[in-house]
Amino acid sequence: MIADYGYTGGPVAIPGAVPARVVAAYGDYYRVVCDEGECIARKKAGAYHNRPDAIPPTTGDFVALKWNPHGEGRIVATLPRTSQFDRLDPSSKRRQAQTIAVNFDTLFFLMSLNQNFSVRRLERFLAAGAVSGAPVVAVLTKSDLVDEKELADYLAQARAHAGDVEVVAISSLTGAGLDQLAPYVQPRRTLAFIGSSGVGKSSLVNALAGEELMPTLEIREWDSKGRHTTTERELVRLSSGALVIDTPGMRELGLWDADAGVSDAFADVEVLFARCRFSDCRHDTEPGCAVKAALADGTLDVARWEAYLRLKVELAGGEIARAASTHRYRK
Ligand SMILES: Nc1nc2c(ncn2[C@@H]2O[C@H](COP(=O)(O)OP(=O)(O)OP(=O)(O)O)[C@@H](O)[C@H]2O)c(=O)[nH]1
Ligand SMILES: [Mg+2]
Ligand SMILES: [Zn+2]
Repeated sequence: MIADYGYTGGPVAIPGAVPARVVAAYGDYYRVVCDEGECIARKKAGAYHNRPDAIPPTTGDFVALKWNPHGEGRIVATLPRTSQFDRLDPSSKRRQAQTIAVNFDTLFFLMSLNQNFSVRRLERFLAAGAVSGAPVVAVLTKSDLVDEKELADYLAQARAHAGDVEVVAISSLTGAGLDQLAPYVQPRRTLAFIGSSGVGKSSLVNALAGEELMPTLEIREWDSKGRHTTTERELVRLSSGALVIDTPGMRELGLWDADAGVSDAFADVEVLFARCRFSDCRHDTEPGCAVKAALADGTLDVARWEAYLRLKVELAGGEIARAASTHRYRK
């Protein structure tokens, strides 16, 4: 059964524990599945408390679970992740990264063919998705809302900004284009859906499932704004055996909807800034610069740093942008 949830490892090394997958997280409580069945579990305090290397589990995580046939299970370890998509939590002053999805085989970024369509949002997302550890597919949703000529035009625009990333157009309403997702919708493979509220993430889950697994809601058509129907991340198993992580839309949380939301898409870059010796480091000639160190040892990709700088130039034209225009970095 745990294999049906995408687990490919062997027995876990912790005595008395079995591999399990987190399908939903509600504060301190987790819904998990394992070979014994499904249960509610909590973290074993000693396994996580005061242990900075122990990463708290989130939806999609594989964990080591002490199954309790009579009640609540105990999560004793988070197993290593194969992929991860993060953003900065803009509500947090300390600019903490928030993990949106983990352990997916393919990351799908959904953008709908109404006012939600934006090549800049697409670019920012693809930049962030590029470091997730899994391939990304861009999905233009609600293709039924545009005519053939408009559709071709949107597709061309998106593809011109998507690089090597596959771009597909679909309609969950009519089923048009869904066959293009068939190669990904495979037993034991995990798909993660992300994008603004109202773009049709949950509708696509339902369309692929052939049943109403997830609630969906009308968007306000006059401004194309979603209503944040999905409020928790959830991993569901389709009857085809594919696994999908549905996530809440990110509009109010900033990210790609805010035009200044580069920080969200570049969490991995901006977390480095906190490690620079000087708090006002311009990542140029300053000693103790964490960005330059990361570029030097390859943990930060030069192309990604340059994409970040380009977006900064485009959006703000600030300090960092000037540094970029006068300085080239080498690995
Ligand atoms: N015309 C049309 N409408 C669609 C399509 N897919 C979804 N919708 C509608 O768009 C609205 C929002 O869909 P949801 O699936 O709830 O969107 P979501 O991305 O899950 O939104 P959040 O859960 O708020 O993040 C609903 O009214 C859907 O019926 C489509 O292919 N065509
Ligand atoms: Mg939803
Ligand atoms: Zn620096």
